[in-house]
Amino acid sequence: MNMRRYVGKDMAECLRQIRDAQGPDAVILSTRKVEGGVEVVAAMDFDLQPADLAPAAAADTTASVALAELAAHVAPGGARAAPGTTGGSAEDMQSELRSLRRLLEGQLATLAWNDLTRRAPVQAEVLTELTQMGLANDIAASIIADLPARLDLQRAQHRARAVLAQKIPVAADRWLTGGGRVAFVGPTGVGKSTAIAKLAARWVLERGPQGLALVSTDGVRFGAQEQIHNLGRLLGVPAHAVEHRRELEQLLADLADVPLVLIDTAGTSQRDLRLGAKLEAIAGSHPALEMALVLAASAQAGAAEESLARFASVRLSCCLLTKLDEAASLGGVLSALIHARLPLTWVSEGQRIPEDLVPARAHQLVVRAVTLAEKSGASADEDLLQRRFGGLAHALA
Ligand SMILES: Nc1nc2c(ncn2[C@@H]2O[C@H](COP(=O)(O)OP(=O)(O)OP(=O)(O)O)[C@@H](O)[C@H]2O)c(=O)[nH]1
Ligand SMILES: [Mg+2]
Repeated sequence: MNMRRYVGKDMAECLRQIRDAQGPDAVILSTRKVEGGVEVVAAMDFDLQPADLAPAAAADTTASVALAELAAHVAPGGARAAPGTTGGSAEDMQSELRSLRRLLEGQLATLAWNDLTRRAPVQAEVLTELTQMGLANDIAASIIADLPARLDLQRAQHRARAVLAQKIPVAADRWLTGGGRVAFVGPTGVGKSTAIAKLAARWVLERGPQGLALVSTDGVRFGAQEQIHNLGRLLGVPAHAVEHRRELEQLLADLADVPLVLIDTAGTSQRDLRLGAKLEAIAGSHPALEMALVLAASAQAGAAEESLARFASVRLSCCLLTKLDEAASLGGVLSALIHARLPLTWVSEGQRIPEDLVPARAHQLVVRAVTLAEKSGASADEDLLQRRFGGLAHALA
């Protein structure tokens, strides 16, 4: 076993030395306070001999508690069992070592997180707030890493929110000023048809019924074609229902002079195996056709990431966020958009047509995300923070 001893002024410094010398796979065997700092013993190849366990006896930290557990696992009763006598296979040993490793990593993360809360309480507090908002780890971590040192809590919070707002890609007020050809795609029931009705009603209110055409490609859902015709009649705007790619191609060619064409599509189950082919058929029907993904902010955590992955088979130009009024948390969906670098255009926050549709504004979304986190009393428990940000705590040291 490649075992080494490190001495540093604090735990963080020792951890850095270990990472540099032995890499991220090194395992902490023991830690103890020494004059002027901390001593850490770390090892690489996990082939423990009883003698290797000796430093643990003197150690007085959490890691040594973990080590005691390790010793108990390796040799019930204190003596190390010879290979083969435990009755466990090599695979069992591997899995046991993996679980021990997780245990030690957990202990290490606890140490690092506690260290961070002591040395940089403002950063730790802001990190807690970002986590409560439901933001992804990497985004929260990058915001914290860029926070200037020595800010008081209030300024640090403002700064973190401003940085988050900058990260949210926004392309607001799309289509109503410049026109376009846009197909609204997304999972079933997210509010595609309602969003189209709102945009169409706004166009008509602002400019009259000229220059707008409505199209439905939804031949699947009962009443979908009726729906587009009804909307067209209500607004005094031409509405068309098509079912096949050829028909859509022809229709879009015929509508070449119409500044704004809004295309409704059938809601698609995330698990629809033909989803890719359906989307490509729509996307390929006109060279300037935009595909706008509609996502419900009220969907459960992870749904936005999944939708983005499933609908990524075509080039999405932007995203509309609906059901903001029903969302319990916004961090997840905002993280997904930041990761995908997909600009947000419009936000729908209710069923009323056309009132409940506003251009996306990053700062407003951040304020909303903070308010929701406060309202729901979301708590980021210490365990979660330790597991998530133990690693970051090393980096900030
Ligand atoms: N609370 C709330 N409800 C909304 C919002 N947008 C749409 N809805 C409601 O969600 C339901 C589904 O809306 P649709 O517009 O039919 O959804 P869709 O994506 O076209 O559905 P499919 O065509 O079946 O895939 C309707 O009852 C809408 O009134 C919103 O922003 N907030
Ligand atoms: Mg619909």
